Amino acid sequence: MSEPTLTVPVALPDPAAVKEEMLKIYPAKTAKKRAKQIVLNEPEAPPEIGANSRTLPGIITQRGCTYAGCRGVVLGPIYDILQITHGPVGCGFYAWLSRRNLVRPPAGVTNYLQYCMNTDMQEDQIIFGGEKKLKQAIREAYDIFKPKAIAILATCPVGLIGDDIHTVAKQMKEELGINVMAFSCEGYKGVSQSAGHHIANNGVFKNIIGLDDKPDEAEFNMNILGEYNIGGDAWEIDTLLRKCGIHVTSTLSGDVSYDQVKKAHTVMLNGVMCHRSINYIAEMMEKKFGIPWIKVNFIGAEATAKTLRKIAKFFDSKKLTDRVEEVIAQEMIALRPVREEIKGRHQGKKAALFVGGSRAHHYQDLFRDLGMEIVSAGYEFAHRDDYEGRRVLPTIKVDADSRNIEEIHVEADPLRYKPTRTPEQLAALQAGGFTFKDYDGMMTEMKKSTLIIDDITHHEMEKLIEIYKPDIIGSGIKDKFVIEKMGVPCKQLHSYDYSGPYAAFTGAVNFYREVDRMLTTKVWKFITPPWEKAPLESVPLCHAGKDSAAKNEEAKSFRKPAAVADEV
Ligand code: CFM
Repeated sequence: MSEPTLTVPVALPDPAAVKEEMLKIYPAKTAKKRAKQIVLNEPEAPPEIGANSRTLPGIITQRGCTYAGCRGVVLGPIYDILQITHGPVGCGFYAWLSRRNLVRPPAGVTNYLQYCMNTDMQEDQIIFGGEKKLKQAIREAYDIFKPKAIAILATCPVGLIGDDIHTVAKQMKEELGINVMAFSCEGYKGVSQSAGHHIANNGVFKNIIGLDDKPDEAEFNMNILGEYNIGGDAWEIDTLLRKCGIHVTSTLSGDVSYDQVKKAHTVMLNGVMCHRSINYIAEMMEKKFGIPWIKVNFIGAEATAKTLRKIAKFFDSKKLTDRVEEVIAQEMIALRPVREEIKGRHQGKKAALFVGGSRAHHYQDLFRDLGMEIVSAGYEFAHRDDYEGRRVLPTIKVDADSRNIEEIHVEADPLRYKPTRTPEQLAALQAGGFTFKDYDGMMTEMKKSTLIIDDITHHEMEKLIEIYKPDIIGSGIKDKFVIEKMGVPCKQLHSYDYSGPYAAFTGAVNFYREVDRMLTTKVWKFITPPWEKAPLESVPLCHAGKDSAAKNEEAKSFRKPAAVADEV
């Protein structure tokens, strides 16, 4: 097997040289933009990263669209809101059950996630308008299902032709006497799905939260925001909190009903799991209802224990604090031997993570639990605050793309603004080092000079694998097979493929075992990574003017290099 020919030494790659190697293939303009999105970490004072900007056409990245962020991520998992995609059937189908946000509705409640409702927009509607068809669809859906609430989700053509879905929603609300809401989440509205999160946050806050003032009866009552029950994660968190004596009123949005969301404002505390997708609701609930929020993380054993202690500290009850310590101790008895055994096999191995807007950070804790090192990480669509911490919020430039998304003006509710802690209690907590709204971002917890790569391209991923040779990569379905064809196991960290849950202590054990299986299987040895194969002959750029026999000959010549053919 031949050694890879690299300009950067493999053993101890210099991150600055790796960055240069990644950029050198690009045209000058592309390289200039990508250079801002690839930075060398400084944990003490994270450098500015060019996040939440448009992906350049022609490079392949993992992002989704604004409609996906609204329909698929934040609103989608509320299982008894009947959701109608207004637009082409492809968009509707794309957002239907492709994300494993599991639900277990009580008997007798319809779970609309099983259905794919769509107006099937055709040329006729593009030319003459689709509002009539949308109204028909709403009436038809209502007649069949009699839902409590209906949401209309806009796709790109809806915005382009100017269908007024908000007026349609208003008229249908009057006609049917149920809550009908419209979301202008056209796919092109923002640079990624992140814009769709914001639009969904606004809609859920304006149209649902606050409709029911009756709180659940519980001594310690909170919401988990930004937890979507992928592979059953929210169930693990809920079970763990219940063991401690903490009641979750509403998980936004994982295995949650419309009625649970209506009373989300009646809790004492909001715990924010995924800061990227839901910080807007946390902020708006604080302003309007006086509910404080803290950042929580139930991914990783150490992170989970830290989060439980933080929640207990907030509620300031000896009984709860003791119970939390008891639960942590119990859970660790079961977890520790598994972790230690697996850690013994994989300590010091290298992982890289490129996921969404929060998991590339959270899952670092699980790999660290196993003594593994994170050699590089990045988000697909997060903003600077998710990388550098919320302290940079005032310095983030609001560009034309962000201005597209409505910022709702929120004021304290004259009747319902009830801070759940007195100013004295808050001051005492803060004096003891307790911080609210305290997301420090990914970079502060990563080693100096680690490569942080925003919206990573396939080319950069290939270079990263060639040079760093990570033992495992956490990423998504769009690049999973590219990575695995290079002989590197890829843990799918969005839907987890078929596995999970990975949250809380029980989930952490599942994760350790899964990583152990992936790292110890011999299957990777049967794959020859591209850099160890004989170089392919250069692909002709243009077939123009050649007859088909010549084209076929040419195609054969670059498809089948002799050295590779022998190995197969
Ligand atoms: Fe939040 Fe998510 Fe994520 Fe996200 Fe997502 Fe997701 Fe994700 Mo896929 S809400 S930002 S838009 S934690 S679907 S459950 S895994 S990219 S890192």
